[in-house]
This record gives sequence, C-alpha cells and structure tokens, in this order.
Amino acid sequence: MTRIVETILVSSTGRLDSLPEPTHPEVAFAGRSNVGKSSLLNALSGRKGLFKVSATPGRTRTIVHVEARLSTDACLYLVDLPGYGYAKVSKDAKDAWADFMHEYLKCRTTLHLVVILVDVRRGPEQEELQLISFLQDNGTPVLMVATKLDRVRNSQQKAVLDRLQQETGIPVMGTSAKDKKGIDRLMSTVIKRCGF
Ligand SMILES: Nc1nc2c(ncn2[C@@H]2O[C@H](COP(=O)(O)OP(=O)(O)O)[C@@H](O)[C@H]2O)c(=O)[nH]1
Ligand SMILES: [Mg+2]
Repeated sequence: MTRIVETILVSSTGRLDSLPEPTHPEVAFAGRSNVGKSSLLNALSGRKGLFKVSATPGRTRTIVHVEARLSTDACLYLVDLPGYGYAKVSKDAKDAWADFMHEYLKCRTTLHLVVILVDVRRGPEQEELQLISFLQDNGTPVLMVATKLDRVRNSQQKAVLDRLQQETGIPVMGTSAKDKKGIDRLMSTVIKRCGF
C-alpha cells in the first residue's frame, strides 16, 4: 500500500498572499475545533506530534501546509484549515473566518479534495451544511469523515454512517485516530483523489 514516508511542515499562515506555491495537489481538512482534526492528520502522516493535539480548543487562525512525500515519491499537501465553531467568538470574527476560508477554497487551483470532519456522535450542523453547499457550488470535490468512531458501538457504526450520508448527500467515511480505524482507507481515497 502507498504510504507517507516523509512529512515537512512547509508553512503556517493567516494570509492568503503568503500561501506556499501551488506545486503539489492538495487535500484540505476542515472541522469545528475539537473534532479530532489534528489527531486524524497525525494518524494519516504516521507522525505523533506534527499537528498539535489539544484538549482545550486553540484559536489559531492559520492555514497549515504539510508536504507529504509518498512511498511512490509523489508529493501532496495536507492542509489543516482553521477550526471554527467557538461559542464565544463574535459574529464579526466568524464572518472573517468564513471569508478567509472561502477565499482560500476559491483561489487554490491545486485543491483536489476537501475533507469535512464531524464528530460521529454530533453529526453535521449549520456550519458544515453551509460549507458543503459552498463547495458544491464551487465545484470542489468534498468528502465527510466522521471522527471518534470508537465512541459508537461496533454494531451501530454502519447505521450511523449511512444516516450521515443520507443527511448530507455526500460520501461519508468513519475514522478513529485512537484505534487507527479507517485511516488506511482514508489515505487511499486521498491519494486517489490527488490523481496518484
Ligand atoms: N475517543 C477519541 N478521542 C479523540 C479521537 N481523536 C481525537 N480525540 C480527542 O479529541 C480532542 C481534540 O483532538 P484534536 O486532534 O486536538 O482536535 P482538533 O481541535 O480538531 O485538532 C483531544 O482530547 C483528543 O485526544 C478519536 O479518534 N477518538
Ligand atoms: Mg487542531
């Protein structure tokens, strides 16, 4: 199986005019804070501390580009988008976040896939549904990943994932960074979507 053999943190920026050159196909990961995005990206990369995991949500407003070199020698960018959904953030700050994200999603010609993470027990809310419809209007391929699958009993998992797929109308995959479940499958999908 193709896997990631090397990762390099290339950039972390809050400004669209200082994103790295679009030299590789890229896959961006979006999700509300605490959904398990950093944990999932670490599991995909096979590196524990590359993306910072925290029990208390941070408030960084940056787009992080990690270059991942595959065992086939091809390279792609894994992109960590800023988390959203803090209850305490003002409407202005939320709008600024949305504008920043939308501009990135519109301008990035090498973007091959956006993965929207939702907590498997929580499902999509307003922000996720809006993002899905924005991406569909924009013609950007989108995939939903239900995180923390270990929190749902084995016997229930398929039904929960099927329901999420019906609710959103987009493909859904389940993962657990804790049990490393669904990680290889997601990695294969990411690689395929990048055209490798
Ligand atoms: N049970 C369980 N907890 C997880 C999983 N992934 C992340 N977490 C926990 O969820 C919290 C937030 O994780 P983090 O990766 O920092 O989320 P982020 O804010 O979306 O980047 C941390 O306490 C993690 O340990 C998972 O697959 N299963
Ligand atoms: Mg994080």
